[in-house]
This record gives sequence, structure tokens and C-alpha cells, in this order.
Amino acid sequence: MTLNRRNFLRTTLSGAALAIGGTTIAACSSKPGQQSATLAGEKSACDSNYNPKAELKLSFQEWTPPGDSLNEKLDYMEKLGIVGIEPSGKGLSGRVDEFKQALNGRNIKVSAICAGFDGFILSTDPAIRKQCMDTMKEIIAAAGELGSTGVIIVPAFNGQVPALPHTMETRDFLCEQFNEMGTFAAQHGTTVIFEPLNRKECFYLRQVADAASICRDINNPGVRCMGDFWHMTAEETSDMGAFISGGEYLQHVHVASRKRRSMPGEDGEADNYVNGFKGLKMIGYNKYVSFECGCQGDRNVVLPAAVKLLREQWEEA
Ligand code: LER
Ligand code: MN
Repeated sequence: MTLNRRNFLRTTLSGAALAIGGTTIAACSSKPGQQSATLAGEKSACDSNYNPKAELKLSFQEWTPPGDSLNEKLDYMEKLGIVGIEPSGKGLSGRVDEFKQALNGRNIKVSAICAGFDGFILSTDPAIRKQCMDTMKEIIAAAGELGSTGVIIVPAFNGQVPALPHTMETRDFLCEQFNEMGTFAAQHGTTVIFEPLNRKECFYLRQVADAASICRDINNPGVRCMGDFWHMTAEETSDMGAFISGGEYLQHVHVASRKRRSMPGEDGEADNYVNGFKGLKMIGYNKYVSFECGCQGDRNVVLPAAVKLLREQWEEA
């Protein structure tokens, strides 16, 4: 582009507009107490982290709440306003009616299905890969019947050997396999969800951005990804950045305390999710944030406290 007067003006004016835009965003988001033309506490388009679609929908894995039966657990969850339950995929196809009956008339839905398949998709052995594909399809069909957002899968835990090497060819192969699985999932009204883990559990896939980039390359509505705050603590440089990079592909979130993978709040000051929640708000995230954690204290005390803490931090974000 030759820099004649017209181009010069266009360039500098757009620069000024960007600068103005930048200043506006900075002014709107700098301090929580700072208000512009809106009433105190009211959210506006001026808040850079405000997206009207964003909503905190909390979910528990099935074994998280106290209770001797599924119904007792759901009763407990209802009292806390928990709106999602995350069962394991193990044996799920035999439990579809049990879940449908227990959830009937409640304000709780199946959030996601946590793994539960056999084999692994990056095995060097075609029979083990087939085991993974076949058992995943059985779980996916059950997940679809239950209206789940998806079935969580890890391509290969570190202990699952021998595995295909971490090369470009393997990535292409992974994309092919997930395209098949994703198409099957979409036909059943659900998805498969890549979960990045920390390096001690799965060196192959560690960051939300990498999982999202694989989803983008596969380009299949049945293939999505998630972030787990526990793993993100070790692998991400920014919770907010990680979730923003997940963008439209982000289908699920796991949460735990950040030092011992216990109930949020049991690790004190370390249990800060505000930056991550800001990222979720920015992308208009309205799927589930699901507890995947142990418990140090009395479950009846620390669970309600954890729920309260997360709700407060979501408000703060
Ligand atoms: C494993 O650490 C994990 O986070 C699970 O959600 C894997 O499916
Ligand atoms: Mn997880």
C-alpha cells in the first residue's frame, strides 16, 4: 500500500479508533466498583467480561453428593440448586431407564458422561483401538438417550502403552478416528469431548487450546473439548486465556481445589477460579461446571461451602 494522504489518514484514524476502543474496554473492566452510565451492580455491554448467554450451571459427579441411592443423591443436589449430574460411562447403557426415572420431574439433567470406555484410541494394537471405538459408541448412544452434552475421552493416559508415537501422522489418525466417533455422536444428538490432562497423566494432550485446535481441524459438530481446573493449574499460563481459546468448542468444565484436588475451598486461598470464570463469561459459556474432586472434611459441611464459594466467585468474575 502506498502511503498517500488518504491511506495515511485511514491508517491513523483506524489506529485511533482501536486506541479508543482499547481505552473503553480498559475503563469498563478495570475496577469492579467502577461504574459508567449503568446502575451499581447492573451488567452492561460495557463490561468486557459480560456475555448475556453466560450462566453458571453446577454439576456433581455421581459419587460426589452424600446419599445411599441415586434418588437420595439427587434430593441432596436439588436442595443445593445443583442442576447437572455426571455419571461414569461404565455400565451406562444398562442404567438409562434408572437415570430417566430418577431425573423425571426434577430440575437436574445429565451434564456429561465421564469416560468409562475400554481400550484406548492411540493404541498400536488395532484390537485395543476397536475396543475403544466400540465401547465409546455404546456409551455415546446411552448419552444421547439421556440428553447428555457429551462423553469425555482422553486419547491415551501415560500408562496406556504401547501407544502410537506423538507425531503428525498420529495427530492425523486421531482426527480421523474422532471424525468417525463425532459423526456417530452427532447422529445421537450428543458429542465426544476431548479432555486435556496434566503431564503426569497424559503427556499427549495437556492444554485446552491444543484440544480446541484438534476440534477445529476435525470440524465436526460431534467433537468438542473441555477444561479441568485441576489439570489447568499445572498446564495453563492463564485460566482465562485457556477458556477463551476453547471458545465455541468448549463443552464441559471440571472443578476441584487447586492443591489437593479436593472440594473447592478446601485449599484456602489457592482456590481462586475468578480469572477462569471471567474467561467463561467472555465466551458466553452456559454448559456445566462439574465437581470432580475428593473431600477432606465432612461432606455435609464442605460441599455446601464449595457451592457457595463458586457462586460468589462467579458473581465476582
Ligand atoms: C482424570 O484426571 C480426569 O480428569 C478425568 O476427568 C478423565 O476422564
Ligand atoms: Mn477431569
